[in-house]
Amino acid sequence: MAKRRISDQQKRRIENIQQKRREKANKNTQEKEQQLEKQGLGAEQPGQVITNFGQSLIVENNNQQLFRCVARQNLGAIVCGDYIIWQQSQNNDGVIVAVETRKSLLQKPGFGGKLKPMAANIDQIIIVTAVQPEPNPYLIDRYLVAAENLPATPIILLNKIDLVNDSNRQLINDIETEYTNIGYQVIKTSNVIDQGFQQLLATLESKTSIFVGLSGVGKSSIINHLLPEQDIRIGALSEASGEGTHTTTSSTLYSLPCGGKLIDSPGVRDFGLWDTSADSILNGFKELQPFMGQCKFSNCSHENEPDCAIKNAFNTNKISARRYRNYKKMLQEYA
Ligand SMILES: Nc1nc2c(ncn2[C@@H]2O[C@H](COP(=O)(O)OP(=O)(O)OP(=O)(O)O)[C@@H](O)[C@H]2O)c(=O)[nH]1
Ligand SMILES: [Mg+2]
Ligand SMILES: [Zn+2]
Repeated sequence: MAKRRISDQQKRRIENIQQKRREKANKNTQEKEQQLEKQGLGAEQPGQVITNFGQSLIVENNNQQLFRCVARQNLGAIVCGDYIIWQQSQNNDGVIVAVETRKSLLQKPGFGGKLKPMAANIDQIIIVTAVQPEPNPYLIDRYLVAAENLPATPIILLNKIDLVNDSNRQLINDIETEYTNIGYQVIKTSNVIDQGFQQLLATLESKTSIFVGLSGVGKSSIINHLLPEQDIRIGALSEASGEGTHTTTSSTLYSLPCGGKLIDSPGVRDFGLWDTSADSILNGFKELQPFMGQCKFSNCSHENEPDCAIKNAFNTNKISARRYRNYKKMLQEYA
């Protein structure tokens, strides 16, 4: 797809419109908060943010009850997964008054390269791919770098395996073998033939995980399968593009009966890295870890220096040609 270029003037205009919208939203939130304060607020209590709709947020208390809340000004961005302190108002509304320190914050590059916070306190990033739309190993590798550096444990999920046929079997098997060999867990699922869910559930137990991946790979369908009583809208795969329609619009946290928590996130068209150094890209290639710091020169750029441990790793097949190519490509593109 050709990149859409916009002029500086257009950028400024869009930024101005956004600024006005933000000011209006802030004013509305402030008014709502003052209204709630006037009605009187209950004691401060802990909770977790389930989803952020922009002007309001859904908060879950310790008894799994949900409350619609507004956030007090100047708390900064509050995202799905955040642990917060809030106060209940007379009805079932509330006000968020503080955000707990985060263990981690997953962000993605948004409009104009600005980082957008997505979810907080993540233990595992589940990279969801599918037989259709076809998996893109370079995208998987970029997600792996992001996960390794967060840090969170990455897991690769191959969905829609009911669609495996003679023309794609090789690709799917290669992906499974390659990532398993590196040491990543690869889970294969299908909502159609009901496969892989026991393994998935075991992996999700007592952890906070997030589903990330392209639109239409089946993230929401899997959550719907695990929690059939939850109402998750699932879009029909559009015939024309082979891509799913964007159904999920904000990240949402679901509590599983096994004690795990799972966040559904909106699908992406692409996923770029940000603020990335050559070192963090290297850090994202698990099979190269044993060779880090082993080069002859401590400031080795792993390009043309003699006795470079990273190049040696490649020459002795410690990393696959495809992964090495992606490592080089990422350095060029993002470092
Ligand atoms: N054949 C097959 N189709 C599936 C499977 N899982 C999901 N689908 C279909 O894939 C399409 C997209 O599913 P969604 O669950 O909306 O995908 P998503 O990843 O949540 O998409 P976004 O919310 O846009 O990110 C729907 O038409 C589903 O019916 C599967 O295991 N097999
Ligand atoms: Mg979805
Ligand atoms: Zn080197």
